[in-house]
Amino acid sequence: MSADPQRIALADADVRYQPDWLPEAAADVLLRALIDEIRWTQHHVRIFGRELPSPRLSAWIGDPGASYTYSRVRHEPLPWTPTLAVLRARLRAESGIDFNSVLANRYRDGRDSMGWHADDEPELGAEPVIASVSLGATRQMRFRRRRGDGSAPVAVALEHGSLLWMAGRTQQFYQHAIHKTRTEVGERINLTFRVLFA
Ligand SMILES: O=C(O)CCC(=O)C(=O)O
Repeated sequence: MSADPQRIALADADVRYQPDWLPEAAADVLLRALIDEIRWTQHHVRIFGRELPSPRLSAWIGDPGASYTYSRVRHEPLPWTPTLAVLRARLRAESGIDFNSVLANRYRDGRDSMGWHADDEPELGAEPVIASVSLGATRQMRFRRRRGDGSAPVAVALEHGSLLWMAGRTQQFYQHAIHKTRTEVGERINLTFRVLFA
């Protein structure tokens, strides 16, 4: 049984971190299974009218109809894989939340990254609850206030088998990012389970 989540000190936000949500051996198995099961694609992002390849591999997975627009591109959901379905069922059993979709991101090495953004698309509702499962190499997730108050970003190291909850007004007040790193790091998968409203 994993310990209670630790609350991350971010004013006006609700971010909780559970480092040992999965035992290491189980996390190892899930990482290998998800690398094989998911249909990984290099999506494109639209920046200043140009389409650029995103610096990671991704997949949008969900219930039928759970289409999602992010980085100004609409994505139709791929079906749940067996491993993702098991993780969704565990999250439902523990939180009571019926996640209907998940964004899977695969960082092949330290050159892969995710830029500053908030998960604040209208279809996620005003105060989305997002459950973020990390597998593989530890990477730092940084949080910064959207309307800068001069405070330094806060970094949370997301470890193999960990679970991070973002809830309440986190997306209204903060952006988050995974920066590139020059440190030698292996592969990492992150899964952000979401509830998409029609
Ligand atoms: O890889 C991560 O931990 C972050 C993923 C993320 O920011 C997102 O899916 O919105």
